[in-house]
Amino acid sequence: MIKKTITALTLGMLMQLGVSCQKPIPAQLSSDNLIPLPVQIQADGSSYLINEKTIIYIDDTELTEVANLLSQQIKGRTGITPKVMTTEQAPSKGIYLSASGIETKGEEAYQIKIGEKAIQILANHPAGIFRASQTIEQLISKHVAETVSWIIPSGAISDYPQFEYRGMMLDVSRHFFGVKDVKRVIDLAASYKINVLHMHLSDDQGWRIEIKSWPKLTSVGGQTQVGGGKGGFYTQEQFKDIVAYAKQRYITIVPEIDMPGHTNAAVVAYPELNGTKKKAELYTGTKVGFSTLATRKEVTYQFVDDVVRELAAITDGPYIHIGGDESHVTKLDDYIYFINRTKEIVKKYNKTMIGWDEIAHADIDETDIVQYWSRETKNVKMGVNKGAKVLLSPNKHTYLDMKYNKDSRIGLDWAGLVEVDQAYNWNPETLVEGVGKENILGIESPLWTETVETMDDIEYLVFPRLLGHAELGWSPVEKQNWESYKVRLVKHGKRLEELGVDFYKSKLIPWDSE
Ligand code: TNX
Repeated sequence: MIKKTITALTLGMLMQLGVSCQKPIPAQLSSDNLIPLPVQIQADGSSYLINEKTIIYIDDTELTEVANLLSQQIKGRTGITPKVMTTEQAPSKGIYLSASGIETKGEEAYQIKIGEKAIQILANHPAGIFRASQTIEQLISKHVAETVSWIIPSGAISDYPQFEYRGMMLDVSRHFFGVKDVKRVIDLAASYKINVLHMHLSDDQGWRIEIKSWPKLTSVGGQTQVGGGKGGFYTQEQFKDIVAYAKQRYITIVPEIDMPGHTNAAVVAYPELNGTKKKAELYTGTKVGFSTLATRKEVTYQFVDDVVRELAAITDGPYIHIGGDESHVTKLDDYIYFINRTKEIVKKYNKTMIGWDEIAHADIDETDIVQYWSRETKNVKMGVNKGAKVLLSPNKHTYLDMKYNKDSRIGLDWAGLVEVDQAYNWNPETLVEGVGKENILGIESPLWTETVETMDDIEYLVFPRLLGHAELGWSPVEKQNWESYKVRLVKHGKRLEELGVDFYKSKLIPWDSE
C-alpha cells in the first residue's frame, strides 16, 4: 500500500518535471481550422499546452455540465481528461469558464483569450460557453517534437451568431431512426454550432411519437415505413430523453406534426379523422399530397388539441411545427380554416407556430414563422407581408436529401443536384427579393428520408453540406468565401474521418492536399 503511494507520487513528480521543462511552442492562431468562421480572431504567436495538469475552473456550479462536456471533448482529441473545479476568481493557470457577462449581447456570444498559462472563456450564458467549447475543440492540435504535445495557439477570439436559429431537420417518418442515431446527429450538429433539431415526427408513412390520449397513432400508424420496413416510434420517455440530451448541448428540439395533409398514418389509425372519401390503408410508397384531415369536423380539433398539448408538455423549446405543406386534397378554404384554428391551439399552449410556407394563405401574423421551401417565392412573400418571420430552407441549396451529382448512391433530384458549392454559395440576406435580414429568423437544412435508411446514409447526405449551412447561419456574410471554406473543409474531412463519419468526398474539395 505504502509502496504504491510512493510510486504514484514519484510518477506524478516526474510528470510535473517533464511538463515544466516544456517551453511554450510558437504557433499561429488562425481560422484555418474553424467552421463556422468566428467574427474576430487575433493571433499573438505562442500557445497554451494541454497536459495532465490542465484543470477546467468554473466560477459558478451552473457551468458544471458544460465544463464536463468540454472536458470530454478535450479527452476525445487528446486522451487527457481535465478535472473540473469551482473557483472564486480567475486563476492564473488552467482553463477558466465564466458566464457572468461580456460586452457582446446574446446568449450564444463568447470571448476566448488564450495565453501561455491560461485560457479564459467568457460569455453571458452557459450556451455561449458551450459554443466556445466547440471552437476550442477545433483549435486543439497535435505538436510533435521530442515528445507529443497538445496545443492551442494563443490569441483572442470574439464571436457571436448572425442568425438566432440555425437548424437541421430530420424526417423520422419516411424511415424511422432510434434514439441512439438521433443523439449522434445532435452531437455532430452541435459541434458546428447548429442550435435547432427539427424532427418531422409524422407523415403518410408513419406516426413516430407516442400520444397517450390517441394510442393507435403509434400502435397502428407507427408500424411501417417507406419500403415496408417495421417503422417504430418514440415513447414520451424516450422523446424526453432526446430533448434533455439536446438541451445539454444548447440545441432546441422542434417537434413537427404535419397537418392537414401528410396524415395518412393518423387517419388509418383513426378513420373518423379522414377528410377524403377513400378508406385509408397503411402506405409505404413515396408519393405526396393524397391525404387530409377532416377539417370541418370538431373531432379533428379535439385531436389537434390533444396532440399539441402532449407535445408541448414534453418539449421545452418555444416552437411547435404544424407542417401545412402539400395539402393537395384539402380545399383552400378548408385549409385556411384548419390553419387558423390550429394556430389558436398552438397559442393556447404558449408555443410559437412554425409551418411550411403554404401556411401564409391563412391569417398568420408577426407571431408566426413561415418556413420557405417551395419552388416559388410567392408564399414566403405573402407571409412577410402579413408580418411573419421567415425560416429559410431553399430547396436548391439546403435540401440535404438532394443528390450531390447524378451518380450519388441515394437522394432525390426534384430540386436539382446540390453539390457542396451549391450548398455553400448563396446569401440568406439576398436570396428572396423583399425578404431581408430583419425578416429572417434563420436557416434550416432538411433531411427528408425517402431514400435514407441507415446512419451511414444520413452521414453521407448531411456531411459535408451541413457545415456550409452552419457557416452561413453563424458567420458574418462578408467573411464567407468559397476558396477559404474549401481549404478549411479539407481539415474537417480529417476530423470527420476521426469521428467515423461516412461523408461525401466531393471532387470539388482537395481532400488530399494536406
Ligand atoms: C417535399 S419540402 C416535401 C416532403 C418530401 C420532400 C422530398 C416539403 C415541405 N415537403 O414531403 O419529403 O419534398 O424532397
